[in-house]
Amino acid sequence: MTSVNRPPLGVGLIGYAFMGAAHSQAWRTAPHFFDLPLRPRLTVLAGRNQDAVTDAAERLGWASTETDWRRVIQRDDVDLVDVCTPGDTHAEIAIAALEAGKHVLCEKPLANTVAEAEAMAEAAEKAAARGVRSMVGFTYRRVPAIGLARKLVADGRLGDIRHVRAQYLQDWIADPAAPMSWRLEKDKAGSGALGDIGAHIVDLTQYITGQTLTGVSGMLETFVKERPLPTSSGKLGGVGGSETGAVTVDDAAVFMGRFTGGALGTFEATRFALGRKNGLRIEINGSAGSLAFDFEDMNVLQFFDGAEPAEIAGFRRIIVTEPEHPYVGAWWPAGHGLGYEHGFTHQVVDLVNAVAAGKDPTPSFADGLQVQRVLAAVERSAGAGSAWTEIPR
Ligand code: SOE
Repeated sequence: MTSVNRPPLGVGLIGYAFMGAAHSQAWRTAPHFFDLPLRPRLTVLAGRNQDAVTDAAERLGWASTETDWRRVIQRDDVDLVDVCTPGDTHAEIAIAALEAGKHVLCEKPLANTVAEAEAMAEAAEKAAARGVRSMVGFTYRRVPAIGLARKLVADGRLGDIRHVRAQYLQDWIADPAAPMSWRLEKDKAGSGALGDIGAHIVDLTQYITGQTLTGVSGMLETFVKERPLPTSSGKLGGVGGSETGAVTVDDAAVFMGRFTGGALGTFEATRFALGRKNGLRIEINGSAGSLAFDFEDMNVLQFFDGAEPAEIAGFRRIIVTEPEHPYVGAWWPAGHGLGYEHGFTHQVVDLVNAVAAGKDPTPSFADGLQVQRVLAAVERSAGAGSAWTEIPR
């Protein structure tokens, strides 16, 4: 295929902070490494402050800017809207974009409430009937080792799943002097560690096992209730001043749950695991084998094959960098390793391929809604003394 045969796909990105930068990198890089059927164009970047958005557009490679997201979805040169704003604006932007006939990629968690997520899933279903596609950005699904984990489960190498153990451990606000940010405000983020990083392990464990959670019992805690207001902000944290503001979300979430296939799950999401930077860990034990993953060693998947003779059985450390592994063949020679950003690139690849093929990509807004229902059930349970709480289907 020559480049003239690839129709353009005009992309409008809303938001240019940490996630906006990660998505920009993905839109820029995907067509250079993967043979995409459409040619993504970094058409327009939107943000409220003209100087800041102009500066970001230059740095991140966007051709033009808007200071009102509504202008982005009105533009004829935009085919797809990528929503990288805090959760409080996801529903309004995504629904308006879908109604305007634009495909949508929306950052996780899908929304701040189940009601918003329901409205988004409904809008996505209506749009899909008109050929307009939508996807929620649970990017860790696109880590090659996670793809391999899912394949091993689907191939029956783990047998019946008994235990699902998942942790998402960070420490970027373990210091009480770490300043406030939108991720610590309920109005903007919906919830704290629960929705920001707990949502990832809910999605990933359901994705790998092919099962969904049926009920949960949870605890939430806010260890530091007051923090300095920021005088400047960086990618995640920032610099605090002398004035303080109230933290209105959970710092940590711990919950257990049951899966449709009978497996027992334990989950922990915290930003107070001192020394753990992006410790997204999953261990699954089945009747025939086990697997373990830790994002801090993201090119590796550990697999224990229960069929091996006892004297040589043991966890095998699979370096997931062979061309046979998901996505890897498009990158570097075997063994040369991938990083955080590559999941975002793979997300773009899968989305563009689905749009070109006229297929609905996954995870869908309906999948995002289901995760939202799990998060809401954990909150309800925590508010009721950890009472067992069913997850509505
Ligand atoms: C902050 O906790 C954060 O940036 C999350 O918002 C992302 O989803 C995760 O990928 C890394 O950590």
